[in-house]
Amino acid sequence: IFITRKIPEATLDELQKIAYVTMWEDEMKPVPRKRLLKEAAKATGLLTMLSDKIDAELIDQSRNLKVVANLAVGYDNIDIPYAAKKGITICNTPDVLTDTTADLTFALMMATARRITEAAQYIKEGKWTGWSPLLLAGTDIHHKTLGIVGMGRIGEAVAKRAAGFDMNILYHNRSRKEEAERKLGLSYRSFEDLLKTSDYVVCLAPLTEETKDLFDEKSFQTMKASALFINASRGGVVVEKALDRALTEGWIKGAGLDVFVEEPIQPDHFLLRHANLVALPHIGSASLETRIQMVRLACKNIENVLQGLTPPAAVNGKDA
Ligand code: 8YV
Repeated sequence: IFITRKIPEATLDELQKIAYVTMWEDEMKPVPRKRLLKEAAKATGLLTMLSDKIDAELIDQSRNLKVVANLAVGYDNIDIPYAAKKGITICNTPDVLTDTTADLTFALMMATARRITEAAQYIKEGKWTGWSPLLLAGTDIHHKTLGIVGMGRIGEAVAKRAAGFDMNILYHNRSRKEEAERKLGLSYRSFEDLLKTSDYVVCLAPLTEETKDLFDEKSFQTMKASALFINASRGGVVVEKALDRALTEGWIKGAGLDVFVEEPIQPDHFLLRHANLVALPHIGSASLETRIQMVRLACKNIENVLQGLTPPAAVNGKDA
């Protein structure tokens, strides 16, 4: 088994009982493509990160490969149809990260609305020298309209949190989620209607052919000038230059992003110059508890496939 990033040894005990495990030795930097191809060519299983491209080239060179366990709920880094054709089981880490990612999404929404990062910076820079009624005044969250694009597990968990803030909750999704509508009081809207009427537009949709570049100039122009846009799914759902224009020209009021088209971004990235943009380094599922559970689930996925058992989270043929 090859693990494509340095992760704590302690979480690998069960996997090490049944397999010879090697690991890329860097904690921060992705394994170079050449090394990944070399290791994959020898491996029965891979434990991969979003930054590893598992494509036809890699699959064709990896004759012994039976299982790829992604350390993420998303798997847009993997050519799923090709892997299925070659009999490779692809697995992800759903459920264990749902609440943690929903917490972060809500935190990002609140930080953007109430200008938390700006305010924290303000005090650290010694700018707090007095008081004015509008000093760092933000936007309310309670009783506002939230539009969630992508009503999967994390979408539902965000809706649950929003209900506690007395928000009016709209959603748009490929398919209607009637049970969630009943349980959480959600209203289904077309994408355009949702954009037109929401005070907060939160994207939690996976990156697919359909969602790529979904938030373009037209989308941002359709949103209210007072609206805030939050993205905690994948950078690729947004045309970043369009968001840049939307913030520059005041088509929307602000944005909070946990994800970017190319990660990591550099401090000179054009979006970072906007004071009304809160940027986070893709930390949606990054709590210690959840990261340990993700690694354990990824290992269990591999263990089961190697032992001829059904893995707890295979994605082949299923939605994210
Ligand atoms: C990643 C994520 O797992 O689960 C996903 O799809 O985007 C994150 O939780 C994390 O960045 C590690 O790859």
